[in-house]
Amino acid sequence: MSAAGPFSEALLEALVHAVHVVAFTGAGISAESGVPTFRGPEGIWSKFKPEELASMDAFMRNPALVWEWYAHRKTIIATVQPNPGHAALARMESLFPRFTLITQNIDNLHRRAGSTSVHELHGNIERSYCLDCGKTHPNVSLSDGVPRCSACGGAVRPDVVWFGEMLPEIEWEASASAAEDADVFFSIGTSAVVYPAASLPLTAKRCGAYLVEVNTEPTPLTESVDAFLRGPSGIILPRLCDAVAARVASRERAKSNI
Ligand code: BJW
Ligand code: ZN
Repeated sequence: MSAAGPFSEALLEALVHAVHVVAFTGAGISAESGVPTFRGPEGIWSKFKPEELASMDAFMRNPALVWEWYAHRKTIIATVQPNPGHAALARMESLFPRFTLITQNIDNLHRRAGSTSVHELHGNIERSYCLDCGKTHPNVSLSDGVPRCSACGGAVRPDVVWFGEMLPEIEWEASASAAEDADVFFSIGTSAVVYPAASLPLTAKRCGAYLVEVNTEPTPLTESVDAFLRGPSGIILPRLCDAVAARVASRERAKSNI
């Protein structure tokens, strides 16, 4: 282990000099809370292909099955708590001059951990809307198969982004700008295979950011990163925050002694 502990000098120096730090998260950040990931042996989709559930075609074919899947996930999310990885990202808001959090997750756990600004690229499981009139439905009753719109009787769907659908424009534009502007960009707990979200770390790198990946396994992104921190985000991120805070404090002490 070096003087910087488990983290390289290059990473810690990049972080203490960074003006804008950006974190981009996927299902892995919530895995330690007990929310299943999508891919891999333990993923939700080891039993279902993504297109069988997360697409408009799937919803039109069998809306009750798709709602059953979302109802199941809503129940899990309602019973779990944010983990130390979410808490570390909330802490990063005060650790760096500028911090942007971008998530592919729909589970609200970043907000529940105290993050005040979150760009949600794939929607939010708490919201739904009517396919016929567009009315938003914050709370849907899932007791009888497919929820119906109280205004027009149309079928209501979750306000999430399915395959073949555009990402919300404002969230996407803000995320792409943050990636272009980042001094350090973290890709955390994502398999980095779903586009266009997966292009953000590569955009950041192309625009000069120091690119860091936190994941229990290598991904297609790993060969492009400056630092690959292998392990659970709930362990790595709090340690990294402590290491950055300690380094900032020691630099300030050194300055005040001059
Ligand atoms: C840990 C850990 C721990 C575990 N600590 N790590 C360009 C190229 C190729 C294809 C396309 C392209 N552009 C568009 C496409 C098509 C498609 C796509 O990307 N397909 C690829 C899969 C091939 N993209 C789209 O369709 C997107 N729309 C679009 O492009 O619009 C333009 C368009 C319009 C019309 C026609 C064509 C294009 C929309 C994508 C929407 C994705 N939606 C979902 C569902 C959201 C709602 C819901 O949650 O139900 O989003 S799919 C699912 O995947 C979900 C996730 O947000 C997303 C990413 O998954 P994520 O988060 O990476 O999870 P996992 O499970 O894959 O990975 C978990 C990781 O954590 C693993 O690496 C573990 O190792 C790690 N881990 N424990 C740290 N403790
Ligand atoms: Zn309606």
